[in-house]
Parts: sequence; structure tokens; C-alpha cells
Amino acid sequence: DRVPARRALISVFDKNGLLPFAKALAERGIELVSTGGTRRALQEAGLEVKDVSELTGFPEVMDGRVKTLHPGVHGGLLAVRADPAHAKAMEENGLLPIDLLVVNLYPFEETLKAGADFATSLENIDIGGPAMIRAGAKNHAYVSVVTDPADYDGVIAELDTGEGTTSLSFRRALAARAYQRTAAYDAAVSTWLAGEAGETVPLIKTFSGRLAQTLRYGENPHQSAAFYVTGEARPGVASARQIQGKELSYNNLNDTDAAFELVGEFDPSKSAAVAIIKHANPCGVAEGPSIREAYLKALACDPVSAFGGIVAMNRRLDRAAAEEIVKIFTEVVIAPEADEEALAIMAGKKNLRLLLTGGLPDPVAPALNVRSVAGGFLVQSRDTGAVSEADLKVVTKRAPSAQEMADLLFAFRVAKHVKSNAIVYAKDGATVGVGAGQMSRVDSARIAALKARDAAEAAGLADPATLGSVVASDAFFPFADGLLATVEAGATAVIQPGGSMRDDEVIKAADEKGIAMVFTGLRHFRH
Ligand code: 93A
Repeated sequence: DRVPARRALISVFDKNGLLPFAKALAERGIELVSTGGTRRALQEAGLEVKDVSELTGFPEVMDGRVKTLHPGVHGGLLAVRADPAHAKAMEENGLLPIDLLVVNLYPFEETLKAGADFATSLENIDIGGPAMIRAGAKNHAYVSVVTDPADYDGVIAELDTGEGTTSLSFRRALAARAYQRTAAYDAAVSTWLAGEAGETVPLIKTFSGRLAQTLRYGENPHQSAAFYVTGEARPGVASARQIQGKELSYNNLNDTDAAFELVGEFDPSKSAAVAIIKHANPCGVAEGPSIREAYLKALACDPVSAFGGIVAMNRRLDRAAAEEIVKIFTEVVIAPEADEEALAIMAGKKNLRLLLTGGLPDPVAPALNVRSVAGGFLVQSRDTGAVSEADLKVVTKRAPSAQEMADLLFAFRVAKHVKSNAIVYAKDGATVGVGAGQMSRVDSARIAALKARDAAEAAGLADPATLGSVVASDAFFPFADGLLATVEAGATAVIQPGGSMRDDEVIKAADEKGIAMVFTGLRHFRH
């Protein structure tokens, strides 16, 4: 399955690494053919290069819009060498086979990023390049298609191993990458055009991504996994710089994302916020005047679960916070930035992974969530919903006090990031009990209270912190039982969407217990 490489067509926008590569090809007796700019660059370096018009018998026209779109090129790329009819067509029409195609495209994505106007962006859509890439990749039984300068060295190595030939497996791997490139390119073009066409929800966006990392395994060791990035400019796990620690795992990435998205809800100019995450659910979230204080309050919520967790914060990691964080085993710390002193403390924990993002995710920026189902995938816009005091409707006889109100809003914000059914108890800007992922809301309410009791006992306190707390529910209470379970745990005020058929029953129960309750009209399911 090895085929010789005798003729190379080179047409590249990005001319990085081009000269040594082309020189190495020429030294191996490979004939070089190029388009205008590429040819000039190679000739200036003293290489002998034919002009592509020698293959086409046609000049480059229309400012280069048509330079390689010709049977003289595409026949040479698509001909099945072993097919006599193809060979005859080649001969009759004077077509020459192309064995090696080296193309990289007009920089459409970079042009957009640079903020170019419509006409400039449009002109940077490469047509001839992708056409050749797709043709050569289809015919990879005979043609090697190189679309990334990073592969140049590998091509020379392959040619040297095979004494001027390439193997089928090599060409097939290149072909797969070639189609990945054209798919991503067209995705970028269509996403841009959809925006220009006034699509408000970017649901048209294609989920193509660049392979950022092949992961050691998935959620479990017998699952394979990889991390793809879409290139969105959004501070988070995809754009973060890893300062230290082992490679991130699939679960690390998933949990770290949950952690950082949560702290992104809290404006760093108003308060420091810290979230500790386990299995994508918070086991402690708190606001405070400093990251250290917020961390200690978050840790107090469920110190047992926090072991081996992910810690995220909305402000710079400083020395005081770092000193506390390294006291227990933590898998990952993610922060917008870090002090030199904090970095030195973290460096003492070799295995601790530290990620710096340079910023916080905007909680209201539109984005898409994707998840797979058998035979397809579901796409929805990101949950950017948020409530402020003005959105709330007091439905009980008693209205929340100012302190209760602040804690209610805090708890509901956290509940948005807790798997349903979510019940979050909070007091003084900190969670004091989190019930997550239960099939019954009553169970979530009870589990959170139970954990708070355990935490109190472990800390030698008489009362669990849920006593005198407020509570948030991510969705309405279908019956009064869930609400009563939170009252039993000591909650004095409740925030929930409302909208149940039995709201009246639930409000009545709240009034009988003398607690305050507000409705948000907004639900935060998260599954
Ligand atoms: O304008 S195009 O879409 N029309 C073409 O026929 C064509 N052929 C190659 N762009 C075309 N190319 C692109 O030109 C290649 O993909 C490459 O990016 C670039 C190389 O041009 P030059 O060699 O003139 O620098």
C-alpha cells in the first residue's frame, strides 16, 4: 500500500516552516508546483518551482479567486491511478498526477478575530484550498494531504522511512485531519454568516472543536476521552493556563468547569466568593470580604466532602487563602489570577493542579449547552437566568428580613449550580447544607439537613447551622411536605419558583409555621 511521491502541489497562506520543508522535498527529487505567492517565496529561496498554470494551462484570474479551480489540478488529485479509464482520461487531456498536496487556508478565523469588516471577511473565505484538500483527502489511496505545518517534519520522516513512498495508514490519518480542518473552517464561516444574518440565538452554531487534549480516560478507566475546545473567548477551563500539577482528567475538567461557572455568578467588586465542588455539585459556597474568609466559610459547610475537591474563586488567589487551601487535599484550584506568594505556597503541593484563567466567565453571556443522547444530541442555550430582589414576590404573611433576603438571593444563585432536585440552606452568605441530585425534593431537603447536623456534631456544636437559615429550592414544591422538611431543619425563609398546582397549600403551611416565602417565577433545573 505504499505509493511514491513524485509531484507536490504547494499552496499555502501560512508560510511558516515552508522553506525547509519544500527544500527537503526537492532534495528527495520531488517536483514542486505552486500558486503565485507560494511560488515566489520558494523561488526567492532558490528552489525550482513550476507555476500551477503549467498544470491548468489557465492563468490565475479574478484577483486569485480562481487559481487552482481547474481540472488540471482536480484531475491530478482525483485520478484513480489503477483505473485504466482514469489513466486514459489523464493522458488524453494532458493531466499530471499530484501525489502530495500541501495546503493551508486563507486565515478566515483570524480575520474575523481581528475585527475585519464584512467585505474583508468574505474575501478571506478560501474556496480553492478546501476544494483541493477535500479532493486529495478523498483520493488518499494515492495522495498525501498536508494541512498543518506541524506535520511537515512527519512527512519527511515518512518519506525517508519508505524511501520516497508513504503508507496508506499515514495518508489516511492525514486525510482525516484534512477533513477536520475543512469542517471546522466551514463551521466558522456558517456561524459568522448566521450572526450577520441576524440570528439572535446562536443555535445554528456547529459543534466543531479543536482537539486540545487526548485524555487518559473518561469518567471511568475503561472509557476513552478527549477534550475539544471551540475557541470561544470565555475565561474558563478551555482557555486556562495550567501552572502546575498533573494533567487534568475528564472528571477534573468537568468539575472545574462547574466550580468556575458557579463563582462567575459573583461580582468580584462586591464580594469574594469561593466554591468547593465534588462530582459537579457544590459542597460549600460562600461570600466574604476576602478569599480566605470565603474559603473557610465554604469549607465549614461540609468539610468531609470537601476532601479531594475542586476549589474555585472569583478573585486573585492570595497568600492568606493559599495557606488555608493547602491544609487539606484538593485536586484542582482555579482562579482568575494569583499572587507570587500564593504561587510559591501552591508550588509546595506538587500534585495540586492550579489553573489561572485571566478573568471570570460572564454569567449572562449567551452560550450553548450540549449533551448526547442515544442517536443524537440535545442543544440548549445556557441558563443565564438570574433574579434580583425586584423580581421576587412575597407570598406569605411575613416578609423576609433584610438579612434573610440577602441570603435567599445567595442561596437561589447557588441552587442554579446544584443538580436537581436542589435544596440549598444558607446563612450569612454561606451555604450551610446542600441537597443535590435526589429524585425527591423531600429527600434533598432531609439529606442537606442531615449533613448539616453531622457537620455540627463534628465541630462540637450543639445546633446544626441550618437552624435559623434560609433555604432555596431550584423548582417549586409540589406538596407541602418538602417545605415542612426545610422548616423542620430550622429554615426561617424560603425562596422557590412557585407555580405548583398546590401553591396555596404550600403557602398555607408556610404561614402556619410563621416563615417567610418568596416566589422567583424562574426555575433552575440542572440535570
Ligand atoms: O481564492 S481561492 O479560493 N481560489 C483558488 O482557486 C485557490 N487556490 C488556492 N484561494 C485559493 N487558494 C489558496 O491560496 C490556498 O488555500 C492558499 O491559502 C493560498 C495560497 O496562495 P499563494 O500561493 O498565492 O500565496
